[in-house]
Amino acid sequence: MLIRTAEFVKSSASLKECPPPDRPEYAFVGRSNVGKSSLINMLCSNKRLAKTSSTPGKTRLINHFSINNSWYLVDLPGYGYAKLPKSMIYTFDKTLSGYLTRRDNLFCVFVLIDSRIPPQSIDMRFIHQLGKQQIPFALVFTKTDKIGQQKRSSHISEFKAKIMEEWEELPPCFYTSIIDKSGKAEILEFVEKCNLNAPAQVNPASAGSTPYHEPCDSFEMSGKYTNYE
Ligand SMILES: Nc1nc2c(ncn2[C@@H]2O[C@H](COP(=O)(O)OP(=O)(O)OP(=O)(O)O)[C@@H](O)[C@H]2O)c(=O)[nH]1
Ligand SMILES: [Mg+2]
Repeated sequence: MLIRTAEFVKSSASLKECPPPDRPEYAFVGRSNVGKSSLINMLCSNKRLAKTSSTPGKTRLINHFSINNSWYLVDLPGYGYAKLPKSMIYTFDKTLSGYLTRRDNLFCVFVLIDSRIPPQSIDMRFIHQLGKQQIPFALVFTKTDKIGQQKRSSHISEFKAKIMEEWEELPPCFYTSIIDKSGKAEILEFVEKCNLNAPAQVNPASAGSTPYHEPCDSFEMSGKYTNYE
């Protein structure tokens, strides 16, 4: 898919401030500093679209970007950075949970995972929460340029093995680098396919029509949950 236009729409502090849910939407989430904003910029070929920083905690609000005037990309605040007791930081914080569980037009949540490190329990717990809430998601292993191939493969295999302890099948997986632009074509192709599943009544001209939450066929989740917590 070709991205012809990418425009910042607004920053929202909560679900009710978000733009009308009148078109397919894709959100990027993951631990602080994992590369959410950078990935959005890479997909849109615009380094200044979403604000990035080497200091964790840069993105604090729900940021909507309108792509080709027909779907939304959303940059979400990172999890796991809040200075909260350990027992509290793994669950969705209020902004994230309100958005993720009740945004009717959310087609897919891309969960970003840092490919440089072994599986982190905070990511596993986050994914577990998504499963419990039946929120469709895909995995994106980021910063693949920053680590040797062998270590990267082993981190990714370990991660997938952990997922398979809880799920019957793997979600769609992508591997990205903002340096060599890898993963860009694959993610955009995936979005394009998902957009084709958008119900006919969902288009910008019919704002306010019946809400929908229609996941893409390819990530129909048949998750089986164990008592992870
Ligand atoms: N080498 C390399 N650096 C990356 C990549 N993706 C992100 N970075 C760097 O990682 C840092 C954090 O990137 P951000 O995109 O701001 O991360 P974020 O997940 O949006 O962070 P918060 O908004 O703080 O949650 C920046 O210094 C980026 O340049 C990548 O694929 N390769
Ligand atoms: Mg960010």
